[in-house]
Amino acid sequence: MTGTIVILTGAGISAESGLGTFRDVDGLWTKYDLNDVATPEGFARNPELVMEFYNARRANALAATPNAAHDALAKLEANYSGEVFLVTQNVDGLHEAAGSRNVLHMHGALASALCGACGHRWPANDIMATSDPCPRCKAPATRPDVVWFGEVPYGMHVISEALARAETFVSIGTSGEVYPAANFVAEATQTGAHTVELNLDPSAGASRFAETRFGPATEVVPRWVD
Ligand code: BJW
Repeated sequence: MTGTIVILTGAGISAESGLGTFRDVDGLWTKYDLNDVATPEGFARNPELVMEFYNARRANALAATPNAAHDALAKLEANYSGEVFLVTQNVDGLHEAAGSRNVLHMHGALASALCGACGHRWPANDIMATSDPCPRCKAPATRPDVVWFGEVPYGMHVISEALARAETFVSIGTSGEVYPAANFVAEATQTGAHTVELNLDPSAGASRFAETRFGPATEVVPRWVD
């Protein structure tokens, strides 16, 4: 095989690295109201709460290590003779830590800060406060560089182009509840790609995949790669 493989990952791939998912039984959205911590309106209402939420998640992500599923995808990219394009909804850096290089963070990254005034981005691995001045425009308008509900995900044009040339589309550890990622399977199907879902349980869109394999990511992903 030499064609393009587009891989979409979600929180489930990092679950066995100890990072919580959003919508599972003990997921983040059972402890926090997403309207408070994952919308621009929530940030405007209570920036301290939102910063606290992301500072804690950044510390957890920095302490986490990649698991066998992240490792298998890095190995696939290193050994495959065609293109492997990894689109992740995850804001942790575990794909890069495992060695994946061709990674697009469509929902942003915990290790990056964004200036709400001028749009400048900069690496930020420490605790962040809204009052931190932007290195470029000096405005005290720092926010996490993540994509909240109502905002446009990063790299949509690049992702659509990749889906259009994909021979294989694989979705891993995502519930299929959040758009536009939930629609990638339809886009890939339309252009003739073979579509595969690897997940613990069937996602909301499981019936739209040509092939499905269910189980923990650390088992099903290495098995699919081999
Ligand atoms: C395991 C496992 C193990 C567990 N092994 N698996 C109708 C149509 C289209 C759009 C909309 C619509 N209605 C509303 C919208 C808009 C909205 C939306 O989708 N709302 C839905 C709730 C309905 N979407 C947006 O606002 C997006 N923007 C947008 O649409 O802009 C318009 C536009 C788009 C394109 C072009 C032009 C304009 C933005 C969405 C932003 C989402 N942001 C978050 C927060 C990011 C920062 C952060 O991390 O805090 O992204 S919310 C959260 O959900 C996070 C995730 O990336 C995202 C997806 O979650 P994920 O990864 O799927 O996790 P879970 O918990 O849901 O699922 C885990 C899965 O893993 C489960 O299936 C488990 O079974 C599995 N699992 N353990 C394998 N060990």
